[in-house]
Amino acid sequence: MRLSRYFLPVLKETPSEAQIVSHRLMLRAGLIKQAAAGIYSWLPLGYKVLRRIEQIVHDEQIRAGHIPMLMPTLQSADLWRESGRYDDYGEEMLRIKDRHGRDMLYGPTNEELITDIFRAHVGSYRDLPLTLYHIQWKFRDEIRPRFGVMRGREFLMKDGYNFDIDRDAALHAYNRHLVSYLRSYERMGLQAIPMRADSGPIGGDDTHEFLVLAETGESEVFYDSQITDLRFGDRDVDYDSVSQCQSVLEEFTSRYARTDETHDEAAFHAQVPDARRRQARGIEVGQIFYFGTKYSEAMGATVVNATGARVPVHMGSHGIGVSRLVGAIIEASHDDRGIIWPEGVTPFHAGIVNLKQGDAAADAACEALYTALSAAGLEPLYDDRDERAGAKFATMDLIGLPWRITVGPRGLAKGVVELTARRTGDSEELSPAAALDRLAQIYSGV
Ligand code: 5CA
Repeated sequence: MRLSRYFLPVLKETPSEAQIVSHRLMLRAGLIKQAAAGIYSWLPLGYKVLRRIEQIVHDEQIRAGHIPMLMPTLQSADLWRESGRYDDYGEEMLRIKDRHGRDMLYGPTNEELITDIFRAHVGSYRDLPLTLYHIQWKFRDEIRPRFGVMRGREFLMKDGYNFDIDRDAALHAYNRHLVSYLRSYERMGLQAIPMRADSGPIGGDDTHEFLVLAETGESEVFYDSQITDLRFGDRDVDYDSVSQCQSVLEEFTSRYARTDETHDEAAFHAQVPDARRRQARGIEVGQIFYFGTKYSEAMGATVVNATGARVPVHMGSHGIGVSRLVGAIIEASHDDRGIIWPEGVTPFHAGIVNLKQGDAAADAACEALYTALSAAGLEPLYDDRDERAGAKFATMDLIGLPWRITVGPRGLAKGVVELTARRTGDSEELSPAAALDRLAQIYSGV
């Protein structure tokens, strides 16, 4: 993409309505624009990041054997009356009447709708296990939407639902989700720690939230500092293996890590030595639940088991806050000049800054790099505007592309361009071909 033809409405002023750094940077870097309280338009650059996050989520869900689909945003109230949640959900549910006076709602989550699909089409244990998921907009009429996309009213969520014959099989699905989530967050450049949590309106006994540690997080968390040393890495887990998934769960959840809802001060002191006890704040970027037969019993979602008896299926649901993640990643990765995107989610792989637009050699070298990067499967953002170098650098720093190639007549006379890492600021002079090789190598590992 050439910046002169793109739509990147960066703001010079720091918006006064934004209280936390990710919200400020998302507005300043032209990622989002507020449409109404807690509701945002995703401008082109923000939309690209959102799509990158979605793609990682899809890849990792499919790798785990889960099946993508798409359910609507609007739902009929009747299904929610069956589960009993139409009255229970309260003010957070946006209730709508259609022209015929029928009660509808903008879905805050999809347990009822998916259970209805399941009961219409699945009747035998032979069709299990089954995990279906979608990535769809949700609406929760939060009393105090704030912090931009972090606590929105309309937000994008991946929600997945497992259907299993019994508790053990459903717990394997729970563990499988935990593994796939660890892998997903790491690909986004994040450390998200599973913590024992409370299940709230979703229900059930077993639940973990995934938290990214950040001072601006809304959750208070208590944990054993050893947990921050754990990395999932590139290990190869067989998602069908009960023991492999179980052992990852044990590794990542055996140390004390809880949100304030389940925190137990006495247990914290008994289990964790003084030097390792931490109290901090975190951003909840996902949650997994096992709730057994809560919805299947209420809604008659049964299957015939191996002995011929009809039994309610065991279920769980599993959510990732896709739009919230954009804010969470920025909270975890920025400096005073702007965003620093991890390679896994960056909207463009590299920026090209032409120091002397209109100089024949500089223009030609930038064009050649642009073509070569694109041919290598990388997406460059070429700042081809007739602007001062300082302004171009400031824009690149603000929007946070992890790599910048700077091209100018002086370097070209020596046959080099400059490759700069956004995170460290370290620069290296390289031939254009070597810079291209370096970037191809960096991104091949992402
Ligand atoms: N049905 C279950 C799992 S599919 C469910 O709704 N879980 S949840 O309530 O925990 O939401 C899943 C994730 O969505 C949360 O972990 C959080 O990251 C994100 N989320 C929840 N509320 C909001 C909100 N108001 N704004 C942005 N993201 C949100």
